[in-house]
Amino acid sequence: MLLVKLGGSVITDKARKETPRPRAVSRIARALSRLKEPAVLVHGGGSYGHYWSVKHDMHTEPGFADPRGVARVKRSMAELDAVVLEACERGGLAPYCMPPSALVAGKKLLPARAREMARVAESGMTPVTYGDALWYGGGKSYILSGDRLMSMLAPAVGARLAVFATNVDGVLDGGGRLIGEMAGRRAGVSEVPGDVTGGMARKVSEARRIARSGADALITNGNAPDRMIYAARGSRFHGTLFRR
Ligand code: IP8
Repeated sequence: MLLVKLGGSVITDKARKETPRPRAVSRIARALSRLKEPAVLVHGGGSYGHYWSVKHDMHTEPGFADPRGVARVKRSMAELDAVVLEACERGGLAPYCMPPSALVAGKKLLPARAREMARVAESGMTPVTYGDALWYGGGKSYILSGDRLMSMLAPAVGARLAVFATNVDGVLDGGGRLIGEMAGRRAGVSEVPGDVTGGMARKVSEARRIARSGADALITNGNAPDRMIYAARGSRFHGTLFRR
């Protein structure tokens, strides 16, 4: 089982509000359809969900957000998801939309739904879920990132390899060189290089969480989908690998 995160910087133009890159999604879908291994897809928010969550001051910590802001984030993500689903079909997959609100209650993954997700993937369809604004309880809501969903789903769907498709080759060191492998299972947070910031720092910590839970994780360039094929076949890992 493969678990693949389509990063917001790959599937949208982050500099332009609500601008999708459907061809980039289709190229990844085509690569995955060649692999013939069950896969679950997660996608990020890019210039859809992030644009609106910044505008409405919503964060990953649960809080009392403006209900209209929650609604706007959710609608933008549903719109982006529709673009992703269509692009997946064009790339030869049969995507099966599973919105995160049907998979997560509060901050907990619902195990029965995750098992169902795995069965759907094994049947030849490709479950697709995404980062979103979610109801937390007691009137609070929060932003669940697709990266966090990756580490929640990896053990639950029985993933052997989790791939984070980003718009860079992987984690870079201070001199801009690609770090081919980072400590996975036994790593401490202090081992994250100092130049890793923002989105990449979160990917590193979720990739490590995935390695600790028993799957390999790879941060790679989603604009070169062949790298995903080589990684899935175990022939070459071009990116930053976190071994289980
Ligand atoms: O792009 C966040 O998902 P991410 C989605 O994976 C929203 O961090 C709604 C901002």
